[in-house]
Order: sequence, then structure tokens, then C-alpha cells
Amino acid sequence: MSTPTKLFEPYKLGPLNLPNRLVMAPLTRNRAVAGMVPSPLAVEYYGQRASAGLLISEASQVSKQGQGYQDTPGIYSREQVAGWRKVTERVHQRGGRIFLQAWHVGRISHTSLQPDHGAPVAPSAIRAKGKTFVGGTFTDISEPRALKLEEIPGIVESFRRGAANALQAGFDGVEIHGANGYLLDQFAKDGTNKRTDAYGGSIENRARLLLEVAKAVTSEAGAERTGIRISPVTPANDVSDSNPQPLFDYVVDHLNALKLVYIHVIEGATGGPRDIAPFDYGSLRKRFKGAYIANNGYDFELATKVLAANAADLIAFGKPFLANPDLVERLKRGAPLNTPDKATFYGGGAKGYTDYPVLGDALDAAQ
Ligand code: 8OZ
Repeated sequence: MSTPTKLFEPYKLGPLNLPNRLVMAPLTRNRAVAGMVPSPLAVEYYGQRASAGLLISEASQVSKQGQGYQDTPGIYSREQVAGWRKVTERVHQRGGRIFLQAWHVGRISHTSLQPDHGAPVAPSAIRAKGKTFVGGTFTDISEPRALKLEEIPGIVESFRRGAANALQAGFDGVEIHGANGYLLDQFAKDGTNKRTDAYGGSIENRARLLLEVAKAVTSEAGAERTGIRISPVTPANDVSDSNPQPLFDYVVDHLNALKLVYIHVIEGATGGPRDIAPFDYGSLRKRFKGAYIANNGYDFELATKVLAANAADLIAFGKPFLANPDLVERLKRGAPLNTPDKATFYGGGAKGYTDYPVLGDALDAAQ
């Protein structure tokens, strides 16, 4: 045993007893090739990682309209629920716990993925600079249309139904995807939301959709099984806000009132620098009575330091979990980590998905 760390101490997350403080972050893998249904390989992939304190599934669209990239799984059809059930059963058999991440991409989509090949939907008709992955290639994101006021209850309902489906599929809870420039983040931030109705303008109005969705999901899953992911300052997907601190202080105060079990906070630029913009994450930590899951660029040392300072309860690891099914064991032993292979992150089959070796395999291979 080297550095003393809280990383391997148990944690009670609502009704769940987590054996350690490591969370597998949601990771988009684009392998749900048949009807946006998780494949048998997904069963294997999540099952291999069941020693995490908590697994969070890859982002899963709550409706066809909510899809923005090819071959991402859904949580709106009977077949998708049946596919996910096999995943949750495997994870539970292996002694793990798993939340579903419920997603609506909003404007980050392409007409070819949309119902009737229509325009993707957004708070305002502002096209995102960027590409999405469709038809096997990177393509410009399509011009969106602004959602009509009367369409908004349908969006909330799609998240509620997604949560109900997730529970039916055997998930232990639901994480609302409120981060990374997707629909709920597009509404919350003033760079993307220019509405003049009850869902635009003031902080209260811009946060309204996210909070209505949080309320709808808690009505299905229970607050003790509902978490949310936010990314106050990320520039991901061309999103921005002129004053994120009061916005996210407000959001977190209201999530606290709804008694959500956790906030999962991407600190800095998603998958990039942690110090991209000034932001007081400690303010969110202080305001929120539930668990704080910290994410973005954590390694053993930083995780140990942040847990020791009580600045977070749990730490979410993305790429390290992708490449190391036995990440918990490796960190415990101070063993070297496999390197993630970027070429196989999105799409494909078993390669770079279910074939990363665990410690014993590496020893076997060396013999
Ligand atoms: C990478 C590629 C596609 C989608 C996110 C769901 O950033 C994603 C995503 C990541 O939250």
C-alpha cells in the first residue's frame, strides 16, 4: 500500500451500497448497429467493468429526435429495453450497479437521423459549428429549428418515458444528460438560447427545461435514483454562457430542492483542460446536499487529493475505464494502465471494446 486514499472506501449512494468511489463515466461507443439496440458485445463490455462502484451507461437517446450520431443506443423502443435488460442483468450478476444516461442531443444532429428527415430541434435556430458522425463519416451538423412552446411538454415526457423504460430494463437509476452542449445545456446557456418565452431570457427561464426534466425523471425513478451531469464551462458542441456561475448555482440549488442523489460535474473543457475558464466548483459542492461526482482528467493522485479534501464524494473516470476493465484492481495495486486506442472509440466491433486485457491476461500473455 502506497498513498492512503479514500478511493477504495465504500459509499452509500441513495439506496445503493457502492464498494468503492470509482464511477465509470458515460462513454459514447456507437456500436448499437441494429435498431439502436445494445448488442451482445455491449453486455460483455459493461459486464467486464462491473467492479466499478457505479457504472453509467453511454448516452442513450430518449426519442428518435434525440439522436445525433449513428449507432448510439436508444431507450424508447421495446427492443431497446430488452437489449438493455441483458446489460443490466450481466452487470448485476457480476455484482455491479448501473445507471442509464438519458440523452436528447437537440441541435447536435443531422437531418438523416431525424424523423422524416426533418431539421434537428433546438431552443433557437442557431446552427452549431461542428461535425457529427453519420453514414460512416464526419458530416456538418444540420441547421436546427427552434422548438415551439407547445412542443416542450413532449420533450419532458420523452425523458419521463425514458426513465420508466430504464427502470423496466433493470437499471439502478437514471442520469440526466444536462452537459456537453446537448439539448438541456443548449436551453440553459445564453449562447444557444435566444428565446423570448418562458424558456428563455432570465436564468430562471433558461434553467426551466432542465429542472422540469429533473422533476419528471424523479417522478419515475425516485430522487434517490436520479442524478444529473452538468458541464458549466465546457465549450463542447459550440455551447457558451456569458455568466455560468450564477446560472449553475441556481441550477444546483433547485436540483437540491428536488433531492437528486448526485450531481456529476465535468470540471473544465470536456476531455480537455480543467482550467479553461474560472469557475468555483466548490460553490456547487457546498450548495448540494447529495453526492458530488467529479469528472475530467482525473488520475489516482488527483482523485486521492480531491477525496481527501472532501471536495468530491466519487470520481468518474472515462478513458481509463474504457481501456482498463479492471481499473479498480489496477489502481489498488498501482499496476500500469492500458493505453486507450482512439481509433476504436466510436464504431466498430470487439476491437478496442471488449478486448482490453485485465491484469491476469497480461501475465498470461507474457508467459
Ligand atoms: C463523444 C462523441 C459523441 C457523443 C458527450 C455523448 O460528449 C457525448 C459524446 C461524446 O456527452
